[in-house]
Amino acid sequence: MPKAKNNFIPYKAIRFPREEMLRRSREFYQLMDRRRTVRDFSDKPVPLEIIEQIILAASSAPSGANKQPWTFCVVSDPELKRRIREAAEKEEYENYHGRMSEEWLADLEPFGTDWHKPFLETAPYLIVVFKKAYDLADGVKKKNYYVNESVGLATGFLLAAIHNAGLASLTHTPSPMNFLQEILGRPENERPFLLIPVGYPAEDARVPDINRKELGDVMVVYERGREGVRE
Ligand code: IYR
Repeated sequence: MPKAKNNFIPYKAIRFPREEMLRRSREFYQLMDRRRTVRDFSDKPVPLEIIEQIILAASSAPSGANKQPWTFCVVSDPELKRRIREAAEKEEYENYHGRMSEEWLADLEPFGTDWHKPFLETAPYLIVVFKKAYDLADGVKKKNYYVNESVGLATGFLLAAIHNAGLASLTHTPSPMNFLQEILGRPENERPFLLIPVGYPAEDARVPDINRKELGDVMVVYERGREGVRE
């Protein structure tokens, strides 16, 4: 046995009968398919305990060499939220008034977005996801691997956990967003990755009438002798 495997522990697999696997897969899909990006938030408070569990779920994602190269900053301080909104709106104003191409603006039409970002103050929490370009252990740089992939995976887990808890989220990408590093006083090895307002949706929240692609548009099956054909 390779030396590194000496301290391995047994994997406790979760197993279900075939019928239950199918039922659980369907139910999980049905749950996930109800997730929508929401831009109208209620200001109703959310217990921090729930956010803690959500972040534990996010942080269970796989990562390159298990470096877990992420920090989730949970912001509820109204003054910090105000400063983040102010800085984000300043950049977004420039984006919507010249920095984004005509094609990009046209692609965003259906979503009704503009430079105003009131949700950055309304939502009870802003989760700011930082990626660690490298680790700093007592001032010594340690390498991280596949940082974007790792943090993308953790953020996917995060959005699923938020939805599973009955909360709404918005994956917001102010650009550029280095102001987050400054406002939140993050160390130099951390770079902002995504800004995610979290809370209850407003009672009258509305979302664009858009569709998800069909299975046949996103899945290609390669079985022996019948490449690309779906049952
Ligand atoms: N960052 C801008 C613009 C924007 C871009 C894409 I691509 C979106 O899917 C949504 C918005 C904003 O947050 O408004």
